[in-house]
Amino acid sequence: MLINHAVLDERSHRSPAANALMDRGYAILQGAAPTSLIEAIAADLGPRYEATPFCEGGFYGERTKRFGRLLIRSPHMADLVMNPAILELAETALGNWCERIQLNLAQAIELHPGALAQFPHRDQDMWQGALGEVEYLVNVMWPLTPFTEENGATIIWPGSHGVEALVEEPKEAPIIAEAGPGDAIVFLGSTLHGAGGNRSRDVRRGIIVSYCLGWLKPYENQWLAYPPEIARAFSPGVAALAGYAQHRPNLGNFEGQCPSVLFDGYPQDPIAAIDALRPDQQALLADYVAAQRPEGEGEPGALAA
Ligand SMILES: O=C(O)CCC(=O)C(=O)O
Repeated sequence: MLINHAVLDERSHRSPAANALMDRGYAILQGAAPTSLIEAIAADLGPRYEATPFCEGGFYGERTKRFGRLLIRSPHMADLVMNPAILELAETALGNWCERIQLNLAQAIELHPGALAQFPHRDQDMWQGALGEVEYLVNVMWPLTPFTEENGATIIWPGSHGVEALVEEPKEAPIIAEAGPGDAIVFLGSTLHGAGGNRSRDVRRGIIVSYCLGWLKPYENQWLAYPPEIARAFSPGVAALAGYAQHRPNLGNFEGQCPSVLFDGYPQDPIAAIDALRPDQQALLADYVAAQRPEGEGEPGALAA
């Protein structure tokens, strides 16, 4: 399902890519990022690919290399992570279930010749929540080299998402997500998928960037991958995706404040816990607090008239 993601579907006010993602569980966006951006990232990651040892275990793959923390490995990664068309898709899929989305991982993958096909899986199985109604994650595979049937392009089972994740066998045959640098292979956390086997003579390189509900434990521990002394250099949008924002109400705080307070160093003196509430909660609370105050008494700390 190749998509021109710039055109809007007038019936649903969703892009065709969003319709495909929600209806079929996946979409391939052609030319979602400039090839120059992908080439720059590929060049930055090259030495790290070389230096990284093969994975261990049948799931990660013994002819496969992986490494994370991509936001520190290439200054161009921030642009990829913040790709507006992708963020819109992630908001569409996840926005009903959270107040904000977060970065789940940014991982480079290299399949070497001889890599076996990966065990077909659903990424949502990382979390033991309700299945079939909630979407937990949106995955984006960005090829750095062409993805072909021969070199192990991602295999995706269309229509295997949502409630279909509860049935034992997928109803439809899988597709091979052949795509090239600049294209984005997007699929839901409930969609069955896996890397193909690499029967070619060349490595297949790609990057997975995934986004999940802002209140979940992400696959890649974002605060360890990007501690405050690193994340302080991120743009506010990237920092927020990497965990430096509270999921209202008050989730993910440091001493009752947004963890971005640490961008100025660890506070030497005690700091105040400050409510971080959604507007609806703020309004409820304001009435509740006001009802308990003696008449004529203003907010604590307000100057008497
Ligand atoms: O490399 C791929 O094509 C898919 C990888 C994947 O799904 C995973 O590692 O969980």
